[in-house]
Amino acid sequence: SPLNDRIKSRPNDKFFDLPPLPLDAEGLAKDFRHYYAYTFGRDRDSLSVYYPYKALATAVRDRLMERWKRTRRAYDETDCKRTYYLSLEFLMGRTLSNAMLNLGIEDAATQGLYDLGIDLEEITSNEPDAGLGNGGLGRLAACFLDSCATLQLPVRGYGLRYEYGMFRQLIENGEQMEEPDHWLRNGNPWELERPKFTQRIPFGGYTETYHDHAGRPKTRWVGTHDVLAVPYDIPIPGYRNDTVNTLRLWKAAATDEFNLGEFNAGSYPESVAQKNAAEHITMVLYPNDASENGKELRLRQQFFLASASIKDVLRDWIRLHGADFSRFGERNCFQLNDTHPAVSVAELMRQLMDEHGLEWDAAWAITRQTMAYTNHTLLPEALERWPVRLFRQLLPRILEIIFEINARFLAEVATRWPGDTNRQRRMSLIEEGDDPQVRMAWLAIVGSFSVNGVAALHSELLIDGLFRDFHDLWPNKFNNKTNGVTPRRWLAMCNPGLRDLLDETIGTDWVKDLSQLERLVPFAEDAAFRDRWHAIKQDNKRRLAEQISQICQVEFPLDAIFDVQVKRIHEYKRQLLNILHVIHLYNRIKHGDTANWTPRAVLIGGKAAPGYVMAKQIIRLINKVAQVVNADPATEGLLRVAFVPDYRVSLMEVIAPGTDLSEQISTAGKEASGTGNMKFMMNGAVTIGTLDGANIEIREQVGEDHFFLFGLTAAGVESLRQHYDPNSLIANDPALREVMNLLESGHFNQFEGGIFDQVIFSIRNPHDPWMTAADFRGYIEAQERAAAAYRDRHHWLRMSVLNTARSGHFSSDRTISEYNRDIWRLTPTKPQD
Ligand code: B1N
Repeated sequence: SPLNDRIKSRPNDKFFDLPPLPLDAEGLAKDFRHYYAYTFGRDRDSLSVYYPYKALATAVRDRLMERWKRTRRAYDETDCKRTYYLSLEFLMGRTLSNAMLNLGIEDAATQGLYDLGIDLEEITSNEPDAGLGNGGLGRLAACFLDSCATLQLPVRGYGLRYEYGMFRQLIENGEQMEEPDHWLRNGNPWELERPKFTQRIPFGGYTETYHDHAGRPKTRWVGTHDVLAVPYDIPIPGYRNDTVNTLRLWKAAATDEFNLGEFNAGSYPESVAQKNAAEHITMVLYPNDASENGKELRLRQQFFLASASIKDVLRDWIRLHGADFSRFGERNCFQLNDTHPAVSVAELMRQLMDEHGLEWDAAWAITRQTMAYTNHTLLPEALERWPVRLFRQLLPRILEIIFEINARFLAEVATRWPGDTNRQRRMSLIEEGDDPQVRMAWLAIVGSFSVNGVAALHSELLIDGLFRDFHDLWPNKFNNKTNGVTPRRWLAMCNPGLRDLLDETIGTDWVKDLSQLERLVPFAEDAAFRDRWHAIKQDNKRRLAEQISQICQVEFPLDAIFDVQVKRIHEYKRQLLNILHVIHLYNRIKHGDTANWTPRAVLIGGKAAPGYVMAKQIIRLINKVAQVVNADPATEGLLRVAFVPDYRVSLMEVIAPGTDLSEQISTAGKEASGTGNMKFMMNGAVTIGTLDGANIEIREQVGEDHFFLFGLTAAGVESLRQHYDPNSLIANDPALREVMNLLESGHFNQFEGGIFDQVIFSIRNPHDPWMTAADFRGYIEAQERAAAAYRDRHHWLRMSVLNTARSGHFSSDRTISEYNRDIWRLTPTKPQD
């Protein structure tokens, strides 16, 4: 438009050159009042607590805006290599406190609002969590974005803007109820709609061949039902470095086209209403953690994300380089967060060939140079496979490309292992059978230059097991990147008491270089320091106990060991083993076996996938045991149990600092990494855990004397399978026998006979994949060691200090540095002045 041209042709003049916004208390308070009064039109009689939040968020957002623009410009002008983190989940939690921390304005904001008679904490706690993820995988993506911005790496996140995030969990009569989470209801001050970058995504239709102007045969995908992808950008600030990266989330919208037939037949409203179906694609997050559900809508979501994001990247490439893709491969990288976006492999091929005219070989070279895949689980129920027939109907052109990739790949396998048809069948991207399936992990491996697991054990198990054939073929593709968590949110922000002590003791550099925490080690021997450490932990326990009292009406005594397991409810994570231990303690109390007792407060929290019956029964059992235990006067001062409903990111920010003992008790070989384990460790909790996932590396870092280890090894689990006999374990262990007696007698389900039969059966089942009974004895003995250690306060405090001191390795900055060194090879790029 003429206005556009006029604006563009004008050199930096009054229109663009804005003075930087003030970061002090006065400046923030001024803007806060401005937005409150003029943008949101509020007055003294507006009681809603939401508007102060929105006013402050808007003032903070302004300060991100200018840095955001400068970051974007730096990336464009240096023409640096970029990475795109493709993920169906970004579990961001709250944004305001984190943005203030990273901008370095929390003190100014506290003061500015205090001057207006407002408590900052009251405002920040009114922000709803952005729950666009299930658990560890989604939260990892959020921690990674924080680290990429802090390391000033040109990385953009791509995801979906779900209208409804993770459901809210209510507990009624001990049972989980789900309630939809319409998190956008009051608007989202952190997103910027960018309608200009809307993309058109095809579904359905059919393919046809034609000849291009040079007479070459080409394919096109026609007769499609298109859906618009509208991007919403969210700023991702680095820690005090002026970098602001982008998370781009796509919302599905209907095209403006009508079904003219219906329109003319007088069904105008029906014709418009039909368009609504398009918007279903980004309506809701699938609430399954570590399991797939195979619904068509989920495949639509996956392709929608892949196609829109790749179009966006190619559009950007053309804007900066024209339609010459010869250097695209060396300048771009797509990191696939599990197989959920793996259809990207075929979609990049399609766009390069069908939309930009490349030949197969050139397109394949680019694909294999740019795609990298992270695997997050070995659980067979989570391995994605999509029926070929679904692909044929929904994404016919993509299916053709997958078949062609497979044909060429199998020829390579046949060359390497002539006549080994078994191997070809195992490695085929298509699993044959009555209803042939596309194996998404195989597609991701074949289409990528890098495949990584998320902890040392997990990566080893992948190459020895699931990915063995591929490792034989391409050993150099496989690597490990042990997960990490961001020390900004998970230490500096959530634990201000400890943050101040660290700043005073070792300086402030640890926030950007967590290995500096090592310098705390000598202070573990300093009794006065330990006393300060203790005072901070007790403060954090008080804060947590207040929350639990409010939410659960259960009182946690501050002298108790706070024993916490919060994570998704899954059989492999063995919340059941935890509750068996609680029953065992209860049983001891009832028998008067309480000499040298350590008071214990057990906290369990987490959501079950709505369709996961066993997980829901485990929640019910935990709640029923809590009811009985807490109501029994004999347990007063000795044992408390609470199930905290609606476990989420913002709750963990209160839980992790107030925890003494971190429960990481999965069946060995089943938890790929775990990341909650790292958050607890950073905040000075000691771990009780199995040799699983990142627990192994945690124990290596902190030393075996400062970790309560128990249980079978991953190899032990597999070799026990043949002769596992839980019933004789129960018969021969009096403690376990008595626990089972209490359970089986209906002690925790009076008047509700049989409700726990399935759970009980699973413990007695010789085919129990999670081998709960096998680890019971080791577990209660490790718990006794932990309880004894806790009674020696200074011994415990020494362990606690050492856990924080040795947690530097689990910063996501370390993880991201490794991704960058081994996979992305990006140049850190500072924003321009
Ligand atoms: O990813 C985390 C790990 O720390 C955890 O150990 C691992 O269980 C978790 C399908 C998943 N693996 N797979 C999923 C999530 C959603 C879904 O629809 C699978 N989540 C994990 C980070 O590496």
